[in-house]
This record gives sequence, C-alpha cells and structure tokens, in this order.
Amino acid sequence: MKRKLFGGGFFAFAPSAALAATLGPSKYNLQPPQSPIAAQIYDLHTIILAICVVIFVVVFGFMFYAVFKHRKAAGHQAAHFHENTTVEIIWTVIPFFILVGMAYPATKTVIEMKDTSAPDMTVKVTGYQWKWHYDYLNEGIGFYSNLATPKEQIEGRAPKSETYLLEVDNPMVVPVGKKVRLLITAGDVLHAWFVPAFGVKQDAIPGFIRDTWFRAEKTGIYRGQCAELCGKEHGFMPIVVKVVEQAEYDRWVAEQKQKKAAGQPVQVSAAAAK
Ligand SMILES: [Cu+2]
Repeated sequence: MKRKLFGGGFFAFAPSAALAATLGPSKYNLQPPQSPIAAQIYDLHTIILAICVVIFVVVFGFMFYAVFKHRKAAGHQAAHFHENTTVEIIWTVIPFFILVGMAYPATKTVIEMKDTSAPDMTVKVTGYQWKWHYDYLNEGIGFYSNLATPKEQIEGRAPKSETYLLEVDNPMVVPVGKKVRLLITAGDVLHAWFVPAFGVKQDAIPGFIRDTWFRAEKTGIYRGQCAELCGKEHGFMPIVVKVVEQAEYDRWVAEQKQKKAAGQPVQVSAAAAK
C-alpha cells in the first residue's frame, strides 16, 4: 500500500489507517478505511485533529500561564507592546505555515479522489425515490437495489437485526482490487451515494452525471446510505457493496447475463420476490 503522506516521522504517533484496519471499528471514529482514498481521508482526519489539539493546548496553556503568572495580585505591571512588528510577523507567519501544511496533503487527496482515469470497470448508479439502480456498462446488465429490512422490524413487531435498515435485496457486486468507476446520477430528485469505508460520497443530480471511483482492498460486505435528504423514505435507501474475488465476480456476471437472456428479472432474491 503506498501511503507516504507526511513522510512518517513527526506524525508517527497518530493512529494510522493501517492501524485502524487492524483494530476494527470504533464508534468514536471514522469507519476503518477499505480503499486507498479512504485511508488517506482517515489519516488526514487524524493528523489535522492532532494539529488542532496541539494548537489548543499551546494557546490555552500559554494564555492561562500568562494570566496566572502576571496577575495584578502578584504585583505585576502591564507590559506595553502595541504595534510590535516582531509579534505581528510571528502570528502571521506561523498560522500561514500551519495552513499550508494542512492544505497540501488535503489538496493532494482531493485531486486523487477526482482522478477517474483508466478504470477497470464502470458502473452507472442512478438514485430514485427510494431505491438505487446499477448499470454495469461493460457487461450490459442492470438491476434495482431495494431496502430488504422486513416491515415487521420497521414497525417494531420484530426484533431489529444487526444490519437494520442497512440491507438490500440486490447488492452491488464488484471484484476486489479493481478500480471501479462510478457514473452517478438521479432520476427524480437529489440523492447521494455514500459508502464511508470506500471514502466515496457523491451527490446524484438529475440531468447531470458526476463520476467518482473506489478500489476495494478486501473482500467483504460494505454498507452505506443515501446522504442527501430526498423525501420521506430518504432513510430507507441503503447501499450494500459486496466485494468478491474476481472468479466469483465472473460467475455472478455470467449468472446475471443468463437470467437476462432467459427474460427473467435480473438478480431477484427470495426476499424481493415476496
Ligand atoms: Cu435518496
């Protein structure tokens, strides 16, 4: 994995994305990153938070020290340094370098996020009220992805599952380690395709196509949700991405094509058929 962000060293104390991946999820932090971009975002978040904490401690420490040490009760006279050029230069130059130090890596990551060139595959994602549609442009297959949480759970008549409101009938399936380009749009109102583990959050805008990409580094199931208030069932249009080995992906594609050729609705599971 190439992640040389800040040359290690000074920031080595900050828990990195790699460490987060081994420690597992924490409810106090971002989800463990599963793509190179998500790892960069994770590290940026950690490092910038650390810088903010250091600034906070230094500024408040200095302020409280000055207030306490130079209090009138201890017999101190107020110092006079109005229009002190040295002080003004210092408090301009130091923040300037801090800002540049934060902006440089952040800009680098944003540029990489936007680089959708040379993808291994392209999937068009369309948001609807209130479901997603996936078109595999290289394979000629497509299907809807609907919420699969049973009504009984939503209405409180059954115990809620671990993945309550985060499960769909037809997940998006992608091969591991491949650069997947997403063309994102919407068929009615604004939606947003958001999968935190991949570091992808892109608005789906009717009449426009925005592109983004991710490369999943590990097989597994990753979940997200629509992240743009889009109507009364906004909270009921989850996203599930199943990352599988290439061979399994090829088998899945062949199966979808077969179903399509047979005129069957593509990838309808037992849950959706009910
Ligand atoms: Cu939506």
